[in-house]
Amino acid sequence: MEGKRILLLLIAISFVSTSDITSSIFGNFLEFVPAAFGDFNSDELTDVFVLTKDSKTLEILLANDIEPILRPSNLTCSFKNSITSIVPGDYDGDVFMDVLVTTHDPSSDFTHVHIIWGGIGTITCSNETEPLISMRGQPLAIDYNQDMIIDLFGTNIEDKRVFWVNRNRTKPEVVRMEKFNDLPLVPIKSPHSNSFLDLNDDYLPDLMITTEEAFEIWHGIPEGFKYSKRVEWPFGVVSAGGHVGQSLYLDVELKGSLDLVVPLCFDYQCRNSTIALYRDGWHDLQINFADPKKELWGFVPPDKWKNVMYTDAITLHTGDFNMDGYPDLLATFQTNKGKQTRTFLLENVECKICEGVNRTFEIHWDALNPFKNESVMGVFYDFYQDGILDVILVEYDKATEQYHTRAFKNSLDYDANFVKVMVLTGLTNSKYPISPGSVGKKKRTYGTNLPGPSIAYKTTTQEGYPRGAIAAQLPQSAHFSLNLPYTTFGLGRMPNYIEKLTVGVAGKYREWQQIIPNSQIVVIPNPITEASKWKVQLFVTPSKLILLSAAALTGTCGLISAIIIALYWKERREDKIERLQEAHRFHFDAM
Ligand SMILES: [Ca+2]
Ligand SMILES: [Ca+2]
Ligand SMILES: [Ca+2]
Ligand SMILES: [Ca+2]
Repeated sequence: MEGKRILLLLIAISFVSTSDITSSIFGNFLEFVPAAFGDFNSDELTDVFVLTKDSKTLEILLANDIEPILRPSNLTCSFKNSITSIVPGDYDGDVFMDVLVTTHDPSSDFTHVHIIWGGIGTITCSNETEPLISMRGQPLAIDYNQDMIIDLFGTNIEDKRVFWVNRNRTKPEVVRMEKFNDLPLVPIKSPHSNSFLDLNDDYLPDLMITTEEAFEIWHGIPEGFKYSKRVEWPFGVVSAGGHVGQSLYLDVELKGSLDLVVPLCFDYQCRNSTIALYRDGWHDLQINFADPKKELWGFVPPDKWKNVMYTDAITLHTGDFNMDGYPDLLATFQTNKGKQTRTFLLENVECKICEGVNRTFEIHWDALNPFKNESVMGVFYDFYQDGILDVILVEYDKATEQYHTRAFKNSLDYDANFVKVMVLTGLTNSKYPISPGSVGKKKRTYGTNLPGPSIAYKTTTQEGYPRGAIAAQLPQSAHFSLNLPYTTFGLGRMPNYIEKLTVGVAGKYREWQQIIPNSQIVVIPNPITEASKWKVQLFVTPSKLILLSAAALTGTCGLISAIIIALYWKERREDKIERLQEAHRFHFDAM
């Protein structure tokens, strides 16, 4: 049986190289759209939180290590209003992952925030008529007071900026954001790309707020945030009638610092689009939007479609697709005539014409083949938990107004190394100690998605140059930002040790030396104030496919060895017979 499967796998590897693995990943269940990621049942596999049934039902697709990889579960909750965002996290500090759901109430135009409380593999659907919070726009998940219980930031129904600090399941404590120099706080942009991440290297996460006028940076202090500076919209595009999309913070040049990266349209129709980077001023990354047939593309204007998911904001999703270390992007474009909409891969490459920046993004028009249908969103996700980021694509059929989710397998054509780091909330629950899991490994019951940690590494390349990068974990949570709860750094072909890995959480940090490449590291910052006691779990979870490949390789080696041994014995036997015949001949000759 196993032999048959190995043989089939060998045949599959040698003859089929399709990148469409939709049925292997999702089976027959395709009528959903992804909304968030997180390990709901603490089995080290990242589950996908999806919306079904006209965006009114939340469902958790649990990840497996055998196909189909993502399977529907009975973990579902339905709402009457449409769900606008999902943010998994621990909102009561009992270590179990809860699910924040925001719904939009069309009668009041408010957002209602509901929290579905999680237990051991279970959820308790909330009562839709009693939301935890009503607010304007969508909240950003942060940890305001460094207690690992997830808090929220946003605009309340009186149009004031507030923090909602969660403790247990009671109503959160509301803390108003202090004004700076008595200047009025301008309204937050909607949709916003507010971010919670450390920008000044003190390991306390800061707040970047996208307002209706500019970007505001507020530095994290032990209790709250202190205004730092304001960055104007790039190139005056908004006053000229263009659009500023959702921002990202990326270490674009592997300098060990995060740059603000923003997709832009110079005009209302996005016929002239680009990506801008902020570092001591704005830089145009000079993206070439002409495809090989010289057809021009651009971003999808935010108000092109009403009620088509993912298109209300120009959003980039990041991940290192080719594992060279430089963060790449996924973005959705339309042709200038607006006839086609499709998601593409943008590779981070050297830029010779960009002023003040050494890197840009190059559109790879065919990288996501065979997917050529209309798609509205693409996001990175590691299906086989092997460190290589694959892609989830959402296709949209205009005629039927249906969404179909697809799985694209990233088949890297060379052996690239990586390091994957996940920082968890370091909370423990004495009622639920570490419980034994399957296959002899300890199953953790503590730790869920934590926004704000910074993760950095340093190493030396094979040529002897220093090399490092930094990334923020889960800096955004609203408007389908779809951040993964972990960070994968590609290391290219470098087989060296990672000399130093630095993880900063809530103003503290810890370094680990000499990390083996291709390790998957889970950092548990507990107790939060004593970084020296933070635990790290170093493991490699070989996927079924890797195991099967290993089995196939062992099988092949075994077969070859058997053939060699058989041939050797045959040879030896023939030699022996020959020697006997020789002896006989000699005998006869002698006579
Ligand atoms: Ca919880
Ligand atoms: Ca908190
Ligand atoms: Ca900071
Ligand atoms: Ca890359």
